[in-house]
Amino acid sequence: MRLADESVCIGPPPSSHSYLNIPAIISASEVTDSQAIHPGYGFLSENADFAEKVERSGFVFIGPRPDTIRLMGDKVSAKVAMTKAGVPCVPGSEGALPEDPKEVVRIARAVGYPVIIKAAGGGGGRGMRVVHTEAALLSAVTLTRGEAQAAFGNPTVYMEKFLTTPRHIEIQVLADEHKNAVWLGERDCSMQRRHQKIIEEAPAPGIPPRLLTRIGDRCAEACRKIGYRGAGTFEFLYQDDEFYFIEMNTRVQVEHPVTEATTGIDIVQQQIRIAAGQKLAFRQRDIVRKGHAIECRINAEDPYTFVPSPGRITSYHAPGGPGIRVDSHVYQNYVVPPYYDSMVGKVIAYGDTRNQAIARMRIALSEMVVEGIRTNIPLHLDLLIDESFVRGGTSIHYLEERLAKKKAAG
Ligand code: MV4
Repeated sequence: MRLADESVCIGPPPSSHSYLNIPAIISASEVTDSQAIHPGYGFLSENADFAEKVERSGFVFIGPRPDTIRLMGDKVSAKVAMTKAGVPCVPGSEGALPEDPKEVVRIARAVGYPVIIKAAGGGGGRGMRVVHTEAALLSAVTLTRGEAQAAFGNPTVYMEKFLTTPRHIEIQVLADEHKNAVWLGERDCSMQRRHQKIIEEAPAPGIPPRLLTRIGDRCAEACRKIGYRGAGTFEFLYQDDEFYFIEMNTRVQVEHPVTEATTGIDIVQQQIRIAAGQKLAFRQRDIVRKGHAIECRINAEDPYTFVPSPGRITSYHAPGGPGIRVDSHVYQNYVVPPYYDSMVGKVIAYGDTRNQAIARMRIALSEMVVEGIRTNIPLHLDLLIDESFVRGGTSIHYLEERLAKKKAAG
């Protein structure tokens, strides 16, 4: 807020009364005579009703059309649309699971165990259940339906083959209102704990470029087919040299800087240009990816118990030097509030090679000072010398398994 040219109070700390309060956001736009609203990430950024109300109030929503947000918000309709648009998906129920238990059993047999039951209204790891045997199937479906109804107001569930050791690879796209669409490369976001990403990087280590080009071109083509507008991310699971689409994010993501570093394209600037109705100023062949970028998310939390650590930052020093970018709102004497996400910043290291990016990140984080609160910087410094991380290509389970082993070893 101190860095802003102008600021408006939108309500008290609970986000339901401020950052999620649609009339409060629209009022703030009115009193500041704004032209457009950028929804950022989190909060209302993928809320189709918000996008609709922004447009109906006469502002430009910097993002996809409300109908597109709605289509992707329902994971069943997203999958159906992407299958139709030629994007490969995880084999499964091909739409919502029917009510008839006999049909459910038949579908699971055809897919093959283990299967995963997911809520259409879920996403990002909410509302899922893995099923290993036919004996456990029907009760799992009933339980997931009940949880989905309670959490999302929608009991619709679908089934997929459960992939046991995938990597989480995502493709960044940009599309304008004139049916131009490009992809800006992939990101590997496999280093995560409880669906919270910790480290992201671009490019994804060890994936054959021809496979990436094929999947990236499919994503850009799908954008043209569905008339996508704005920045977006196609999320895939990658296992045994195959990509499987799982979800699409219709917002800019926390980890977009690794794509900016490796393409030289300012993604937020592009979002604004697209929202202003401009044509993309480049084509696919103009996009050149170069070097390697790694992002470490800096969280205000205990590095080993993950307990949040809000409070006053008594001393702060941000790292710098060639290839280092720091995205953060904090400063000395800033008070990290207890109400929101624990992320207080991101450090992005760029290098000609992955090894150079890792080396620069190690130096940057060893120079970074954040005192008065606990942060996960020590965990990052551990991971940056971890043999498997340095080799590259670990699965989505790697970090949790490593933490479990360290805990067992004391
Ligand atoms: C899966 C899966 C394995 N097989 N789907 C979790 C978040 C949501 N976006 C999708 N998720 C998963 N879907 C099939 N068919 C494993 C996960 C998963 C996961 C995916 C991405 C990143 C981290 C994850 C952690 C646990 C499970």
